[in-house]
Amino acid sequence: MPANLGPQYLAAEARYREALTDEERLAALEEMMATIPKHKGTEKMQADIKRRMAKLREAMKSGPKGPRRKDAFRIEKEGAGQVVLVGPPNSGKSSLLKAMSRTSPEIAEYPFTTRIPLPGMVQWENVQIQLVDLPPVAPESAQTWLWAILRMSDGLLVTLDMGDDNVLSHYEDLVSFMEQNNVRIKNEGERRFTEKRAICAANKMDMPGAEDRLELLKEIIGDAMEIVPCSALTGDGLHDLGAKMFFDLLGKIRVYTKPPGKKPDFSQPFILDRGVTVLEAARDVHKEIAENLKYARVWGKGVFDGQMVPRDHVLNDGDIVVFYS
Ligand SMILES: Nc1nc2c(ncn2[C@@H]2O[C@H](COP(=O)(O)OP(=O)(O)OP(=O)(O)O)[C@@H](O)[C@H]2O)c(=O)[nH]1
Ligand SMILES: [Mg+2]
Repeated sequence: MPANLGPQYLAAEARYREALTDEERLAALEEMMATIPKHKGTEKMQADIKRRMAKLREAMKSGPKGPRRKDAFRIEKEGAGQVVLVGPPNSGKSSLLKAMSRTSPEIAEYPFTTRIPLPGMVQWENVQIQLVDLPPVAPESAQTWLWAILRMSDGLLVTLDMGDDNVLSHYEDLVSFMEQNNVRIKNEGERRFTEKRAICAANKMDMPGAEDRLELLKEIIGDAMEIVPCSALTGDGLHDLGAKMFFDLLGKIRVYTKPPGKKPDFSQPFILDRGVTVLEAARDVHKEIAENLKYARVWGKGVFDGQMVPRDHVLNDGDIVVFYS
């Protein structure tokens, strides 16, 4: 960071991050403003601090409102599944949420910008995936509620900065810090509550040297998780990232049903777990259908059009199913 921030400023910034009340936050911001070195390199930061101070003063005037603190950080799940953005500071988590949804999180060139969780909906083809922006997973910012959100989530989107020479050590720090806090990455086999599926968004691929770092990253962590090269800035790779979130991270497929002789409604997929059988799919569609199910006809992968299949036939993404009882 070119800003050359002094220890007093950094201490005030730490207090700001840990503040529990608006009063504490405002006091910390005032001290940050007083101790920040005043030169061209910090102009944006100064403007940002001033803006936050103004916003806080406004909020404090109108008194307490909105959800209580306890509930404020529980994110209600929506859509096909809940994916949380985890990563070191400044890797572009908020930028990815902004690029992939209609949400507008705060983005800045300095670390520890995001302080509270912010969910947004990603429209990927005909499905919606919830993506939750979080503060960086780092000792300076991680609080108890952060671990709770990670454990409650359906999967982790590990976001790394491919423009950063230290990307590998940041990844290792991230994983060991998570493990210290009892959150582990596990993509194969049975998972406990504290073990999470993860894929990696190799972000900032537009930066010089990113291709070389990607090769290295693939060698080191390519066996542990899927790596999706992308750029929140240019939009490259984001459609692929959506696909990998849906299929690999959430482990879902889309199945369509239709009345015999009619066309299916492709805007209304049934979202099911990968590996699901015709019978299990029927249970999801309608309990009564499942109870009386004899067989089904399937249009899709690995079958000829309208093939009759038994109840234990495993469905694929995009399959069209007609149930017969
Ligand atoms: N070149 C380039 N810059 C990016 C990209 N994504 C994000 N950035 C920049 O990286 C900086 C950090 O972005 P943020 O989205 O705030 O990062 P973050 O991970 O949310 O940061 P914290 O909330 O502080 O942990 C900003 O200056 C962004 O403009 C990208 O794909 N390419
Ligand atoms: Mg952020």
